[in-house]
Amino acid sequence: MGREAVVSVPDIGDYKNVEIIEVLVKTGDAVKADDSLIALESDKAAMEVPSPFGGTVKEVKVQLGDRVSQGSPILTLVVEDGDAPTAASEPAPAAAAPPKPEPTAEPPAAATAPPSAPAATPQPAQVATAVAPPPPTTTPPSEGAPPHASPSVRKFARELGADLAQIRGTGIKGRILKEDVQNFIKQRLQQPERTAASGFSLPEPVEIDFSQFGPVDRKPMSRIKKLSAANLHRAWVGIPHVTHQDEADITDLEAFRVSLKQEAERREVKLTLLPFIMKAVIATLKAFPNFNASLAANGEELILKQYYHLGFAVDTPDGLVVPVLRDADRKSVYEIAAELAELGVRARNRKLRNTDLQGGTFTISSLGGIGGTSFTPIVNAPEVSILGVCKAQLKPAYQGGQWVPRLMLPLSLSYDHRVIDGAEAARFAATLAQLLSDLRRVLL
Ligand code: CAO
Repeated sequence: MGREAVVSVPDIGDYKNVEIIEVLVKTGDAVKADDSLIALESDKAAMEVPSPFGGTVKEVKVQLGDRVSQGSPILTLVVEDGDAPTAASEPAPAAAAPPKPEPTAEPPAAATAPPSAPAATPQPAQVATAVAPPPPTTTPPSEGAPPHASPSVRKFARELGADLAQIRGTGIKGRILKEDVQNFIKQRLQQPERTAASGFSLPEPVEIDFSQFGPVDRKPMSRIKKLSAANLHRAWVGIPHVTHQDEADITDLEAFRVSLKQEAERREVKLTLLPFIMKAVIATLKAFPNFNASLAANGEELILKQYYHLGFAVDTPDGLVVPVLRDADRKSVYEIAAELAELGVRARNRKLRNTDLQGGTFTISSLGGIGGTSFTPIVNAPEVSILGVCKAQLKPAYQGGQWVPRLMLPLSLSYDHRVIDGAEAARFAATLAQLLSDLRRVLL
């Protein structure tokens, strides 16, 4: 029978409250001494914390985004008698080999696509506009989640301009090794003509010294923004986008929502428009299954999903994230409202779990609480469509021989034109508008 030992953050020098950027193990994993458990990143350095001894992970006590210092518990290991130097629940001493911080002028996830590697065959991103979490260990890099690699390999890749997201790791649990980066670069050098012929090459951005024109400040991009940037860019370049504009008369729906305010207060739920929009979207997706789908990697099949997990864009101080409300079709408007609020709060407090960001089938980006009349949301690949919503406005409508004020909701539906035709998108938007103008039709 094994004993339990708590593994804590060892001596990491002067670093305190360092952010966890990767949790590399999960409950049930067998780890060997010196296997990396978590990766940390401060403003100045990135480092991995190795396990001081081998065992089986019983409980992981940290999650992505947590901040830790020396002595913070990381996990509980069940170790074979004689293997661990500590007694049960007693904090483990510093790991035998304390992590060696490596200076990071730029955090690891920021490896940029090399100019010689244009998006000829863009990989689908699993959560295009969200903070893509570390992938499950079986997820190949082509699914868009950030790849596992040690800080030294990340640094090496950065120096060579190699995009880790495009490299398949051959190390343990798919980790990317230095050799993988070398092989990737070799391959790219051997294929310049094919790449140029099948794709397109963007001109390299020109580095401009703006201080020559006036005073400037430099502000680092947040990690969330950098991850979103890569995914948004990939989706923008790789997907032929079209945005269809429409509007829905939500006069009656808004009156209904307002009439429910007291009931909602009793249930301690803030009932905004979004849960109703979600209900109408699900009914529309059921009528137009191509919108609740992904294009297969071979480009020859559409994968139609039988579940309705709706992503919704949340504006946070650190940037845009897209949590996913799972099985929205099986939830009531009140349940959706409560879950939206809960996910929104966790998104803003950086407490989302990996699973909260994965598996979306269709995304809604609502700017309705802010304003605007229309915009062109970027499809959240590997989804094929996204609905943008702007602020509802009172507009005059000619009805029954007279002008009457109606509350009109602007809808901006972007779609992947490889998958969806313009007429289909127009029908989708018209159906959605019809359902929003008379939500009773959702029941039909
Ligand atoms: N028209 C008019 N009013 C609207 C509206 C619309 N389309 N949508 C929301 N409102 C109202 C709400 O009803 C609420 O009014 P009350 O306070 O009087 O009840 C107010 O605006 C604020 O709503 P909210 O934004 O707090 O809540 P929500 O459920 O509508 O949206 C969330 C939640 C998380 C989507 C939103 O807070 C958010 O972060 N939006 C930004 C998304 C974003 O950044 N998208 C861009 C992505 S591309 O870069």
